[in-house]
Amino acid sequence: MVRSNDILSSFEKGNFCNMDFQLMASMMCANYGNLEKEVKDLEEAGIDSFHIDIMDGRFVPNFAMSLNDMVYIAKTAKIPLDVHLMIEHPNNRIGLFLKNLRPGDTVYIHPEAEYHPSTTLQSIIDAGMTPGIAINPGTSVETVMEMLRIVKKVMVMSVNPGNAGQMYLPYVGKKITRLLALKEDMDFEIYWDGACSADKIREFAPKGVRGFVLGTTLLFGHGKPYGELLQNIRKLQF
Ligand code: S6P
Ligand code: MG
Repeated sequence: MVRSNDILSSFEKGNFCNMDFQLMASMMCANYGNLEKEVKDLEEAGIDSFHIDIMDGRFVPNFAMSLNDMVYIAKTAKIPLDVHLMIEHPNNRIGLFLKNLRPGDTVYIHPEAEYHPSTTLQSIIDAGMTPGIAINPGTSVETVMEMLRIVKKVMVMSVNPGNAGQMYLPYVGKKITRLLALKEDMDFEIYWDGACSADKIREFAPKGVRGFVLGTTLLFGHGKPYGELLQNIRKLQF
């Protein structure tokens, strides 16, 4: 388990700067005893979007969130949703998700999970949402190259998908470097999902990674107000 306490140490030297990156709350880590309060508290704390991990128990070995959880958060939230579909053959069910989302929301599919992922991505575009792909640690840039021309967002999984609280897989760093070299020409932004620590934000935000999904490593289960935790991240020293 990665549990980073390195935020505070980053404040020791001063010289903070405001770098422009987005922070997303991984809602599978939220307190379901009071989901409405979680949504409101995170919005007040300044989170940029809600990251919704939909799992089917087949593409990944877990059931985290489902359609009804997404619908509830979509109705309650004022800020955009960032829906991460970890389901087999998303093309069969994509309409169920799209009809409950709004323009400005993002839907990520896993290309590994669909025979014709570009068809599913076109459905997302036609519905007025932002199309994205999430790529597993073991998936190469080469196998998703043509989709990089279609999508606006590429979310790099730095852990195997399915669970929060996992170890960062260091070999993923090289893939991010390759994607950073392609993003301007192919017109997409890069996002980070999994074991996101302050060290990773400090290293990769200046290189051009546009946003980071925050789970147990930096946001949930720390016993501190979300506002304080997010402020600490936004003031990181680069
Ligand atoms: C994993 C999922 C992620 C995690 C999040 C957890 O399958 O897609 O969105 O919920 O990354 O973060 P952490 O800090 O607990 O690893
Ligand atoms: Mg996710």
